[in-house]
Amino acid sequence: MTITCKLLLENHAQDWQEATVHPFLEQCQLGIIKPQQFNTWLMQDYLFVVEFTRMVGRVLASAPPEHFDVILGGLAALKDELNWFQEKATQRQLNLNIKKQPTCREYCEYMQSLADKPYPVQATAFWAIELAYNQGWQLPGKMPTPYNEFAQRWGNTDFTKYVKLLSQQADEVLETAQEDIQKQAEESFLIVAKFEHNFWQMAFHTA
Ligand code: HMH
Repeated sequence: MTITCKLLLENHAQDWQEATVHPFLEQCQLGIIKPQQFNTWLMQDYLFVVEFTRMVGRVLASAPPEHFDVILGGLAALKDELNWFQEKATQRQLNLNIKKQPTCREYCEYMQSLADKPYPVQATAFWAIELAYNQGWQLPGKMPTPYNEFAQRWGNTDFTKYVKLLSQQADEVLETAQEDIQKQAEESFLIVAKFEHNFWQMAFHTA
């Protein structure tokens, strides 16, 4: 039997729920998140996205040429996203020249370690990382200013379509992957789910 993105979500519904439903997001939606907590998330996520961009560059390097369009589209969006993070930080008078918290550092190290994994594993992790933000920012429903801008960035319908394309690319290569590689893809999905949960939690560990 072949694992698919859909089956991963069905078989690990609890882990995925914990990755995508969190008090941080609920408090953004209610407009009661403390600015300092929001800023902690924002700064750590900028540092994450820098490393994530490098990871996607390595995914491209492992991918078959038929997958380049979608991945290059993702990289173009990430370039825009990094500039946008810098604008948000400037508006909020935040210094992005800070240290990573342990969860952010460990997540970034994990993304680096994916370089040594077969492409189906990388494609699965890539999809899961993007889906976590797509669903996480979408599920709470309409957010008040200033959080609606953040919810829109990852919750918008074009981003949902992009994540769907990532799942199709992952499914396509999982279908012909050996069983131990499918197993590694499943492990990577669960590791991403755990890191995503811990990442939201970091907002509440203010320095
Ligand atoms: C922690 N996961 C984290 N940050 C992000 N920006 C994304 C996923 C999606 O891009």
